[in-house]
Amino acid sequence: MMSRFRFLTAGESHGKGLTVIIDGMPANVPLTEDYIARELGRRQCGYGRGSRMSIEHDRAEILSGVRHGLTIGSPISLLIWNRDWENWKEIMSVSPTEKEIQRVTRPRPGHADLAGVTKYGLEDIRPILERASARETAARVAAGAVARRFVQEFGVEINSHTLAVGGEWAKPPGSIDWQRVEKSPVRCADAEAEKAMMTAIDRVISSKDTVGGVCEIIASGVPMGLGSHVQWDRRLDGRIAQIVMSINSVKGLDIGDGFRLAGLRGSEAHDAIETSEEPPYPWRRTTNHAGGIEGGMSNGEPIVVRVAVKPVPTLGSPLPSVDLSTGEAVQAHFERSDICVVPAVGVIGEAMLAVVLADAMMEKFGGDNLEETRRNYDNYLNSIRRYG
Ligand code: EPS
Repeated sequence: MMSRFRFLTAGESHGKGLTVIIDGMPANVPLTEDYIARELGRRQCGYGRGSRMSIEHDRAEILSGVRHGLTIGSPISLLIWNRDWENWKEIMSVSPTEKEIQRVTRPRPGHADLAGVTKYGLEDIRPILERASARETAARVAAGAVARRFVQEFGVEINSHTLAVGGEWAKPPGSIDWQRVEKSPVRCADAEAEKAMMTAIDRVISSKDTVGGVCEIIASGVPMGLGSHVQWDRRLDGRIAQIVMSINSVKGLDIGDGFRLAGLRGSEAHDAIETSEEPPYPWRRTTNHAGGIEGGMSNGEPIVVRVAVKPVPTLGSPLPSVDLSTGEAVQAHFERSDICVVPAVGVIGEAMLAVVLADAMMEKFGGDNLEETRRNYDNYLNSIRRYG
């Protein structure tokens, strides 16, 4: 399926910087560097990030596609400089270098190292770990900020919160205080669980280990009818799963009640329909087990995506590995890394969900400028009133 809104990233973790090209934004959408910077800042927060985060203060320069604070319909290109480049100029030099550069030859279990170095036929793992690094997610969040700015024009709001870190679970929240989540060092709505999560992180810091967890991403205000049941690659849940599963360290995903639905009866698992006086639809659901998607289409309820994040694979006390240059049994490579990235994955997940929703909205409503998209959107919502 040809995407209506798409992006590509480039850049290595310790290279000069990251770049993004974003294609498919209609003209006249308000967009500023400050707006993107806010999202980049949210990604960098979180208890358990490594010391790299005190070096980087990410900001994306807009190089094209925006004029006088409005998109102009052409591809938007962004550049995020890596401040840490100063310390890696020799190791990551673009030009050939005379200096002897130490190779990385001890693959880390859980990382891209072994399959990557073999597949690309290299003698040094460095090029693999540089691109596999979650540093790339800064570029994704910048792309997601552009998508978010667009869907926001249609009342779509996207948030995330942490449900678990290192086996410590938050109480299932009734309604979520998003301001509290934004202030929480682990992006958790439950104050008691927040403490337990931070203690879990402290514990693994002292044992030179890492932790994973679970976060939840929620998009509200999504219009009914995005995606389609008619073809596999147009199904919205499939599209969300692909992009969210592509986030570094993500190993599992639920939409709505996901795996828990498997153990329920049909009468318990589905969301009854009742009439409603509240706009924009003449119906509403009594529950949201489906997580806002039925038949591969949004159903007007909040879209709920839950994500399992594995523990960071770079360990202070490394697992057994094999040195690729000697064949000897060794400990895996270690270099500076994070202890816990669960809160950051929530923010990255929001960005990726924004991209899917922007794409699906452009697919459904089209338009070369925001006004045209809005006309089509308004006409569609008006057309639904005939059912009420
Ligand atoms: C990462 C290792 C760390 C993280 C990095 C992801 O970087 P460094 O190797 O420079 O210490 O901080 O994440 C970022 C730089 C970022 O901006 O998120 C890894 O190996 O995946």
